[in-house]
Amino acid sequence: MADVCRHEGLKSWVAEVAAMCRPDRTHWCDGSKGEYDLLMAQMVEAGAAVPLEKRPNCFLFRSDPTDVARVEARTYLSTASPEDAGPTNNWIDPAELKRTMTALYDGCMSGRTMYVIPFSMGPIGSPLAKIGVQITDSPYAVVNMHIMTRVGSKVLEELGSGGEFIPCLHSVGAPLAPGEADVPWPCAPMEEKYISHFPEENLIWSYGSGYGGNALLGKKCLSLRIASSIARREGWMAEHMLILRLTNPEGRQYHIAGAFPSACGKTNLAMIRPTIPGWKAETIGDDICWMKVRPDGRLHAINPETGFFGVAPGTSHASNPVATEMLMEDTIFTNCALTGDGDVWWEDMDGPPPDHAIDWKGKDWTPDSAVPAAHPNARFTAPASRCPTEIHDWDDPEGVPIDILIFGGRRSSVIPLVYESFDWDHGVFMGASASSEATAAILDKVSPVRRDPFAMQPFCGYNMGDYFQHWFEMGDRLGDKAPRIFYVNWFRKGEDGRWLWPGFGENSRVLKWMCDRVDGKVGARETAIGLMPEEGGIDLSGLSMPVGDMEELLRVDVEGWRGEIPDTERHFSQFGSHFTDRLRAQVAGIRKRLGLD
Ligand code: GTP
Ligand code: SPV
Ligand code: MN
Repeated sequence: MADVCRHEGLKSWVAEVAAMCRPDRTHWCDGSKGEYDLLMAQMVEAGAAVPLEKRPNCFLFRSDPTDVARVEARTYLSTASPEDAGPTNNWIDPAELKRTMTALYDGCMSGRTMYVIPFSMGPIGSPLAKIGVQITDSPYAVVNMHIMTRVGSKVLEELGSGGEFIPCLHSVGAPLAPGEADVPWPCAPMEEKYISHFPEENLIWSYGSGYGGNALLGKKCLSLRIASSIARREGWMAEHMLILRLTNPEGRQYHIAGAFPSACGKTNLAMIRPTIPGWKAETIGDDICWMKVRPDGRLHAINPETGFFGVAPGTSHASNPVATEMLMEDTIFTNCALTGDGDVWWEDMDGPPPDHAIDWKGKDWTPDSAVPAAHPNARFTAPASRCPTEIHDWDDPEGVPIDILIFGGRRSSVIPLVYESFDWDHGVFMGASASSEATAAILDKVSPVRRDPFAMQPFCGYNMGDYFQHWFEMGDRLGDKAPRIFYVNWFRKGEDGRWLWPGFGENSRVLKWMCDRVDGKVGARETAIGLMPEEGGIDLSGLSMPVGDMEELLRVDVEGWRGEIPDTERHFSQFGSHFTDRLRAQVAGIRKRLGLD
């Protein structure tokens, strides 16, 4: 493979990294099945992976108990001026951060193999694609990258001798002394973990963690943090969104992109099986969406990934039958429980829990145990090609034209099931003021409800105030071809703590209302917070719901909303001179509509 590389810049970067990290050997990944199988066999042999008897070509990994999710407190955006990172990112001066990390990288791969992974985010050769090269000492990262991205020689061919690539350096930060035995999941202690981004030179340096977005650098690091900063410069959008195609009974297609924070329902909505007769849904992406204005003047989207790194707990036949089918073969499971007959298990899977299992920490577990068998952020890594609802032309380099944008979050009170923006600017306000309750997808303790603008709080690669402005500017370019904007909350609870909305497949009823709005088939009532379904506007045929629940789900809780405003204003105030007048006008508007002024 090294001889396929004609790119002197890449070769010299690989040589520099090898000199610094001093691995025992270097392996250039070709992305082949043979390579995947060999690495997997080596990890099984080493005790890092367990093959699952019940599922062909599936493997279970258990992470170190301290390395189970993204760590936002150890994630850095390093720009010459702190103002360019903005108040929502952790900032360290680039020279200082590189000094600190260089000291950590010094000899960090000793006793290990250094893998060089050339990968493409987006179809190779697409005008929307970007090439990255990840160097890593984690074979677990390599097999995951095989599933999540397009890896291999074709990428090097596309790169040629002078193409641009985004260097992504990763080490688990656990050098081995001569003769020292490895552990199943090597990683560094928390205070040595750094997930660092240098957007001014399109560079990623990650150290100390082997888990998810900390280690699969094509995902959040490249496709969101670095890509969003490139997108701003180049005039496109890199968003934390699922992409879905919905077809109505008459055959009309709608393309929907939706931004919900981590563990708030993107994968589930992307794989929705509509409960309303005649409607069909197809999956395009479940986490990341790159959008460009194409010559037709519309916003076209691609999913730059090739797999799904999804939350396992809660995935069942009832909630997500599509994923359940997808996960039967060719899947990597991380931090799930292992059953006696060689299958995985997690909380809220179908059927009763097993009498006995090995939990995610490798300990004996029974239904009487006080702890969950699977970690709440246990994940599956599955190839998109295994998804039964994946559209056949999902990797069309042109992307799909977006009709509808959705924002949302997990809120047990106040925020109604659905509302629509009055216009683009109001939609930007809805995205910018989005909020959600904490989930297990991040390790840090965050406040019970946090503002998570556009679900991008942890992923925006520049000053979030400028990001809001970028959204306004995209709207100006799109004009009357702009997608319509909606806000949803599937997570409202009653006073007795139960979900008020059945969710999952039934969410198709809400999507149908959106499509009907786009086509002008249904009206809406104007409220202080936006346009809302009229009585009977949402098709509830065939669904039985407790009396009063729908009224509650679509009620504008004026007192509750008034209570939201100070927190929103506090959140906005941190952007100082980067805050845009157009958002200020939106705040003034909602204050007035809520009778606060
Ligand atoms: P990341 O991969 O972290 O970005 O998460 P995600 O946004 O893709 O979330 P996902 O679809 O994996 O859902 C996270 C959790 O929310 C799971 O436990 C789901 O079962 C649950 N969930 C998803 N959709 C719904 C819904 O409509 N209603 C309810 N009550 N729960 C849901
Ligand atoms: C998320 O947290 O939004 C994820 C998981 O999709 S990770 O890849 O770890 O970021
Ligand atoms: Mn995600």
